[in-house]
Amino acid sequence: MTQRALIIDDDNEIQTLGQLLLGRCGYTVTTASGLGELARQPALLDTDLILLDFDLGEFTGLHVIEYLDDLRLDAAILLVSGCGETTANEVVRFGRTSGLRMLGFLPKAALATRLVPLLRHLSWHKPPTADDLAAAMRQEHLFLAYQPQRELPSGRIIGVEALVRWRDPQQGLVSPDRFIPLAEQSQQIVELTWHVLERALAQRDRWLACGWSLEMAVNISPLLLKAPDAIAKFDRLIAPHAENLHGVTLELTESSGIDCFGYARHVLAALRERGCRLSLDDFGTGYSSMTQLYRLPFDELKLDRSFVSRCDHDRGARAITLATVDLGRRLGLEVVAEGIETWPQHDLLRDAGCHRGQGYLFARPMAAMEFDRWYRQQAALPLLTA
Ligand code: G
Ligand code: G
Ligand code: MN
Repeated sequence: MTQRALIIDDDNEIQTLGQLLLGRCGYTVTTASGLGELARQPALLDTDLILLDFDLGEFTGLHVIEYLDDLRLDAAILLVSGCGETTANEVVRFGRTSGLRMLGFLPKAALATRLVPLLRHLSWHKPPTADDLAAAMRQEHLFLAYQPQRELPSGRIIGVEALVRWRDPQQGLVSPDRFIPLAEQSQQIVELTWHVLERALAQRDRWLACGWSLEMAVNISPLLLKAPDAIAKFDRLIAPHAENLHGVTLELTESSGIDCFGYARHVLAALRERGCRLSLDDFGTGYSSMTQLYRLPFDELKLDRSFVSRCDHDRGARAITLATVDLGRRLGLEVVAEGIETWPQHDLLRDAGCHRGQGYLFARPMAAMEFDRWYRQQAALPLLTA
């Protein structure tokens, strides 16, 4: 499949040069001169790669990044600008914190010499296909990373979230942002979820056998609820672990909407009857989260990191964070904050009554062996405090 690229720049010379260079690498190229054009024609953003300028007349690259973040865009973004390195690094960091796939920064003056070699070296150059993903599952190229969850009032580590990773022998790590949407489009998400759940439950048993009583959260896509044999398959999978299901949380991600609440409620209630907790993930973004919260049987609400990561310096994010913690408590749900990166964020959430937190402040997601080392160290250390 041909790759598509979009150049966002109001400088005609850069547009022309970029088109030439990208064309040489096999891209189909479109151009836009700034935020207004993107807002009027969002279809332009249906692309694999974006070259983004910082100075865009009335608007800047930061405005564009905010827009791309709101759209949860999956394209790779390369900042190509004449702005200084400090500004460029800020823009790249801002994009990454928001969860965008920022490739980095290329000064405009270096475009002619460095763009083509850069593109040739980047591993994302060939996007994975459904066949690649099927082979990766078969060949055990997927593995799980575990991100600790901390009980905020006590500071204890009480569990982990399992996050799938794909290490390809040729391409290196393939980001979940690239293959989860692929899996959802190709319906492979159902098989992938069973694959992950089976391995996460086995890992939890290994920890329990060491005397580590850690809760385990696993992500499930709403598409799984529609699989024809979902409950029977779930029963087969949990049979070896049936005694230990308390402390297993299924996080329903909002990547796609739920169209039949009656049926979804039936399946979720069956999973819950088996002893699992249910969590509504990425709360506050995506599809009709209030309706989902109201109509489906959740135990936990997981506040999206786009609010958490700004709640210490942005009034709006703070208001939404505090109101969501309050909402969760009023509904009798546990509230988890994801994406805690600073102590002020931690303190605000803890003082608001948020039950648990997860984020780079405590630890990044880690493969099992690394997690084991980290957890042993934690147990040997006095509790981290603010
Ligand atoms: O670390 P992080 O980049 O892992 O994850 C990116 C996104 O991919 C997250 O929003 C997360 O919900 C999703 N994700 C990670 N692992 C899984 C999984 O096992 N199943 C599903 N459905 N989504 C996952
Ligand atoms: O499924 P969910 O959206 O909850 O997945 C959590 C996602 O958030 C994963 O992609 C994980 O790597 C990411 N993540 C976890 N903690 C942090 C954090 O502190 N900052 C940022 N930017 N991302 C985080
Ligand atoms: Mn999650």
